[in-house]
Amino acid sequence: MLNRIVDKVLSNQRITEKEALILYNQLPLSKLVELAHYIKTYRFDKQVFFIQNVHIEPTNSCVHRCKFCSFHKQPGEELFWEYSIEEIQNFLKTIPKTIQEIHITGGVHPRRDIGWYRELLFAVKEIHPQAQIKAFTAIEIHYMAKLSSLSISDTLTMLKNAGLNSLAGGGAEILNDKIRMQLCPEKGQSSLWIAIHKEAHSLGIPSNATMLYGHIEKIEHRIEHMAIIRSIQDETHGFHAFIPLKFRNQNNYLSHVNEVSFIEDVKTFALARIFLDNMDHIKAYWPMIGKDKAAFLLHAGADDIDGTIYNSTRIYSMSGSEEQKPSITKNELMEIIIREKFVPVERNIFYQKLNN
Ligand code: V47
Repeated sequence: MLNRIVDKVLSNQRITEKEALILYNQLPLSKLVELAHYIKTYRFDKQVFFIQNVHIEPTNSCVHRCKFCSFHKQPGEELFWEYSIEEIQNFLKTIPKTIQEIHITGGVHPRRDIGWYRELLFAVKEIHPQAQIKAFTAIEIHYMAKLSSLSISDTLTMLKNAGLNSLAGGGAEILNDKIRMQLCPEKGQSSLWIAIHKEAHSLGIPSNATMLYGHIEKIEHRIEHMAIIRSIQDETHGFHAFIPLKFRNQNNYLSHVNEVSFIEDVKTFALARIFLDNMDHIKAYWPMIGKDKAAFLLHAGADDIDGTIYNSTRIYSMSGSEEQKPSITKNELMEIIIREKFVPVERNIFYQKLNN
């Protein structure tokens, strides 16, 4: 049975959810990793993608109370922030003009509507006209639309016209409603995240898909989540990358849940590469898992390590990541990739290679 599934993978045939579970549970770790690496190498040879990018997290005020979140704070609390557009512009002026991506996500602010976010997009573009903007999770889009009494389609179109190039992949968590009810009950059902990404794709706005794993879900839920992503991708071809995000357990309501082992991380990434046969890029997002582990995951199916960051995201440092001040130069990123015997390829938001 096991050999038959491995043969299927090697001959480019799609595996089922059941077969994925068998691979995860029964294939020796080294073989699982080898299989994922084989597929990654077949697609990209030794190339590993990276980008010069910066995050903007406009606020950590949030209308939701997700159990895994260490980021959200209330006005008056220590570590609360709510940046103005001017403050964001001043910060962006300190960032080199070589950046290609501005990644904007934050808490779901109770009062900031589409007008504020459009102004933000224009302001960001004014400082970095060379960069593309990957912004907002489906959850932020949903609330923005509601607050502004607009349809999702009109909201996305207005944001696109203001400079939005791609949607961020967050908010997906685990696309299973029973798990969502326990994990993030106010965030809406899976169908909401799915509908917003499909709508974005139909409007010519690509996106990413994340998966928050290693909390209360089982491996079956991870596979179910990936099956949903795979079927959306079959329909729209709108996803650029899949990003497994390991749950970090500090300073949140799930701090009693132990983080999963690195072996489990490796198996999860490898399975993602094997199962998601229609997804080009699997990203090992280093601010969440740490540079060294991200480097190892390049041998287990990942082909992208994200970017320079400039110490501009706090989601993971606040939840206990080893990267407390996530920042890395382009040269250091390239050195990591070369040390692992891969070839660094600088990309833009659309995974076009940059010549330099
Ligand atoms: O949806 C929150 C995750 C996501 C924790 O599109 C946590 O390239 C682990 O959208 N432990 C938001 N994860 C971040 C996001 C993102 C990140 C990286 C790349 C991209 C991309 C998008 O952060 C949330 C949630 O799944 N998150 N808290 C935590 N304690």
